[in-house]
Parts: sequence; C-alpha cells; structure tokens
Amino acid sequence: MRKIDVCLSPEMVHLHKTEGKIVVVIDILRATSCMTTAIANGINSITAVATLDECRELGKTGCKTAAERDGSKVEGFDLGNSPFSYQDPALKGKDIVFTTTNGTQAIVKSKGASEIIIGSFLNFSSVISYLRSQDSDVLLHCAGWKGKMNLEDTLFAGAVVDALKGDFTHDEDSVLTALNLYYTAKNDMMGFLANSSHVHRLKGLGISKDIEFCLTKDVYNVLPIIKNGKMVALEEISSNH
Ligand code: 3SL
Repeated sequence: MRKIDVCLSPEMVHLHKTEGKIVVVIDILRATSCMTTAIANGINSITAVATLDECRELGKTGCKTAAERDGSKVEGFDLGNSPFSYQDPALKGKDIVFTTTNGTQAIVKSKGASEIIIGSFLNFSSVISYLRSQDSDVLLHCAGWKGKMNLEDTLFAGAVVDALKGDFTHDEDSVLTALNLYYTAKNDMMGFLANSSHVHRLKGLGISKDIEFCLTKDVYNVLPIIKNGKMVALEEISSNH
C-alpha cells in the first residue's frame, strides 16, 4: 500500500524522503490559500521564490511581484498575501513571482519531489481526489512559522490523512500528531485556533476575515501544481470546474 508522511516544518524536511513522492505544500495562513485563490481566479502562473531579491529580479521580466514578510505586504512590490487580493479580475492571465515568510520557502525546499502540489482547505477535495488517483507515496509538507511547527498546517495535514485512510499506510508519529490534532479540532477549527500564534499575529494586523476564509473547505475546484518551475492549474481538475 502507498505511504503517507507528515513533515511538521521545512527545517525538518531533510529528515523525510521527498524523491519519488508527491509533496503537498501546506501554508493555510495564508500562502497556499492565496496561491489556490490566485490559480482558481485565472492567474496564469506563479513562480515561488525564497528571497525578496529574487522576486524583484524576476519582476523585471514583466511579471507581477508579490511579497510578504511577517504578515505584511513588502513595500515596492505589487501584491501582498491576502487571498482577497487575488480575486481581482484585472489579474486574470497574469504571471506572478511570489515570496512569503514560510510558504514559498517550503516550496523551494520540496524540490527533490517527483511532483509538488499546493494544498489548502479552499481546494481540499481537489487535493484528495488527485492524491487518490495517483500511484506515488505522499509527503505533506507543513510550512509552519520560521522553522517552528504550527497548528493550522498540522491540522490540515491531519484532515488529509483522515480523508485518505484506507488508501495509505503510515508509520511516523508526525502523522499521528496531525491526525489527533484534527480529531480534536474538526468541529470548530476557528475556535480551536483562536489562541494559536499565527491567528494572534494576523488578528494583530487586523486581517481576521482572511483567517475565516482560509479555513473554509472547498471554495475552489482547482489543483495548483508545479510544472517546469512554475505553478499552474492542473488541467483535468480545472476542466471539471
Ligand atoms: O509565511 C507565509 O508564507 C505567510 O503565509 C504568512 S502570512 O499569513 O502572510 O502572515
């Protein structure tokens, strides 16, 4: 049977095997929720980079730039990291180069994988159907916060493991941690996360509506996948939309 594993932070990814696996990158608040929203709203491609310099440099090739650090949009870039900004019809068809504090770092660190896909509650069922339809083992890569684990990404990983039970085996305690966290929180995720570090941080920045949106399941039927270094919509999922 296929195997599923959870990496609780990008700092631990070297302890997990990525080669030959589908890696699902998870940054619920808010990078992978933004990326899902962007691709669902017709953005042509997203290139995830680790640094502000790379983002600035690639921006010179004509794409839009998006940069977030510590929850805020970085001055001098076109966009920040709120999913609502990516619903703007004026962005349809555009290519974006994107850097965030944790989410894009996790993408960059997933490079050895056979495939990298983007997971969020917003496209939960698309992620599950895709993983079910493939043959490879899966690594759920939580972006966390500056190398530390966080609740919301681990919670999502647990929701994925739960939805795929019967299809996969697992033998790591990180999988059990995620699963048990999900069982504790599933009936009131917003309430469960109320005291979490990143919810505090985002509320401090006055962006509570982003949190609620990012915890909503199945808003979009889209699967962002990285092909030749660029994140695009996987065709067969998007065409069922
Ligand atoms: O770290 C990230 O990648 C961001 O998602 C953090 S924030 O939600 O924009 O604060």
